[in-house]
Amino acid sequence: MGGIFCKLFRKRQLRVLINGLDAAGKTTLLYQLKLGEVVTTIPTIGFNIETLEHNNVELTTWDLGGRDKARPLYRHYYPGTDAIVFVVDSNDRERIDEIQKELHTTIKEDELREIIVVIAANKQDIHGVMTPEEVGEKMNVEFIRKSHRCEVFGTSATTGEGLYEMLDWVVEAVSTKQAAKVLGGTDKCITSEKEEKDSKSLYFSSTFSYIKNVFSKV
Ligand SMILES: Nc1nc2c(ncn2[C@@H]2O[C@H](COP(=O)(O)OP(=O)(O)OP(=O)(O)O)[C@@H](O)[C@H]2O)c(=O)[nH]1
Ligand SMILES: [Mg+2]
Repeated sequence: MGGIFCKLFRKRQLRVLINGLDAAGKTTLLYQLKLGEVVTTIPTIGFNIETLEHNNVELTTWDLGGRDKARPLYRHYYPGTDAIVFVVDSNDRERIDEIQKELHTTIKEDELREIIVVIAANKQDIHGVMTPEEVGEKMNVEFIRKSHRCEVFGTSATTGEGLYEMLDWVVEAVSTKQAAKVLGGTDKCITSEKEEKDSKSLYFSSTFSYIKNVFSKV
């Protein structure tokens, strides 16, 4: 009993990759979430790692440089990833096929076959850009959904539009998946009694929707 309780109520830590082509808005999006403001960016070489707290869940986010020559090495960071946020510049019609290929290739990676996929149709604050529905279509979301849980969100990393809605969904989707694993007995959890008690109280604030998800799956 203690075992399953601790697994369901412990403080969760999610690992999220923010990926996409160069200049899509990945770094801007990360710091808008982290600081609530627009930072001046330069093209990212390597990656930025930040920890975000959202709905009592700690998210470790990796913002991967889109033009970095070391991109092929990123796969070393894939193991243990819960979700990938693929940021698309909705104003970049010319490269939409390239973006689509990049996303489909990425999620075929062995270590990413179980991850939650989020597409951020970014730069929605610019007039006349592709709508989130259009971006979803171009990215062939229906096909992705055959193998992954996937959702598209219209976002603006500069105004903040859509970002928290997207984060809510990521946390819920990963929580549901983790809960299913716990109930299926494939998740391991070793905690002390005190840690268990702390994590229970920490989670009571956000637990209702979590429980709802758990039981809607069984
Ligand atoms: N209008 C608008 N501009 C944005 C938005 N998001 C990012 N930008 C701008 O797009 C440019 C590139 O943003 P970055 O966040 O540096 O892009 P990136 O995806 O991190 O790029 P790399 O590090 O090269 O992979 C910057 O000038 C941002 O201000 C958005 O939602 N709306
Ligand atoms: Mg960047």
